[in-house]
Amino acid sequence: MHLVEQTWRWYGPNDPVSLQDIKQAGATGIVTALHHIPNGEIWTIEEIKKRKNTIEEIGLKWSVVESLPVHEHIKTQTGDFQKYIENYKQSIRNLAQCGIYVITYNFMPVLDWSRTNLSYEMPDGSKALRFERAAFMAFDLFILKRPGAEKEYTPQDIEKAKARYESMPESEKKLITDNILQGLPGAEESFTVKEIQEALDRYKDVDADKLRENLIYFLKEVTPTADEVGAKLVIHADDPPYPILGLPRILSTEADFNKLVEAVPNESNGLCFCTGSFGVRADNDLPGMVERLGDRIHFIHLRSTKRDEEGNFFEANHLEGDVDMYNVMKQIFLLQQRRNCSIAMRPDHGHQMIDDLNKKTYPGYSCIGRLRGLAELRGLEMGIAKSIKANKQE
Ligand code: DNO
Repeated sequence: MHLVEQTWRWYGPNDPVSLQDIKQAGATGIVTALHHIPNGEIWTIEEIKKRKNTIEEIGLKWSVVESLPVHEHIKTQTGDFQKYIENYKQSIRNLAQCGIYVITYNFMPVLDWSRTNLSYEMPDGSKALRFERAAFMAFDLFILKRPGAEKEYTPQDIEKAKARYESMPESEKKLITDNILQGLPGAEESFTVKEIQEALDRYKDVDADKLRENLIYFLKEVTPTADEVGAKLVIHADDPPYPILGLPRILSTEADFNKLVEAVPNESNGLCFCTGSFGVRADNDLPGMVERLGDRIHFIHLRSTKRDEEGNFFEANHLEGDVDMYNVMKQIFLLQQRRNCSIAMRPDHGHQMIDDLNKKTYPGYSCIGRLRGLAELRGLEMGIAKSIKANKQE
């Protein structure tokens, strides 16, 4: 019987959650990246080995890379993009040579994941991450003052954003700006208001079709290398899964991923299945996606979100919210038996709670909230595994 490989994201030696903590949480695999290497540069064997040894010394395994970042020039196909693609291939080769075969990336322009509120208080006193649409629109229209933004919103939305902006004390304006521009953990870039406008301008001529074309070009270049060395490249969904700040987003639905596979059928063209990101859209059938896309899924992020009719969402406890975690997990269990292997899964994000409330933690990546998530998820999986086995024996 194959159960998920329980993994945990670790940001490296400066992460306030230590490898020892992770061991006590019961995870066996580490998900990490060489965040100190600038985007676009080669990850050398020496640097990879150094990190790998640190992890192995404590009895854990470096299971997944998250992320090997894709340079902005590759996304826009400008400047030295071909050189960055060659560097990417070399990093894939180097990782495989060190025995690391699952490599996560995303193709979100400019910004990685985005939230407006990093300490949204839940009824039990724990704190969650939240995306508030009116606050985001207020940032876009009245703080950033992005040219042309008003054409992308309805008059009602603009009204709402204006009211929200006018109700904000200066401190909240600053906080929301920082939350959006300063980069959440794992995002490799951060911006000032002026810099973000310059970064957005670089996408003036890149619409969704062009961005997809550039992604397909990138994949046609790098997947043969990954195939050759037995690595899997897994793309992470857009978070949130729709365009923001006028930027195209092209990995928000099942159909989006299918387009990639049609264009680039290479075995290494894979998916990091993130229930939290895909789950923000009610039209994404998560258990069905596991069933249908299963052969391409090599890494799983499990978390849940709760949406409302205004387009806001917050991160719910792992077994609550809109994600049908029972049926997702059941499909994951069946997939692993069908493929005859375990798939790496990490509890994605978690509430800031208990002792962590008094500590400085990485938003979404505090210890205790994820510990709770992992505990719940492994219990759910065990229950499903045993009941399926028992049914078979009857
Ligand atoms: C957020 C993460 C993302 C993810 C990247 C993958 O918590 O899921 O930052 O790591 O988008 O490249």
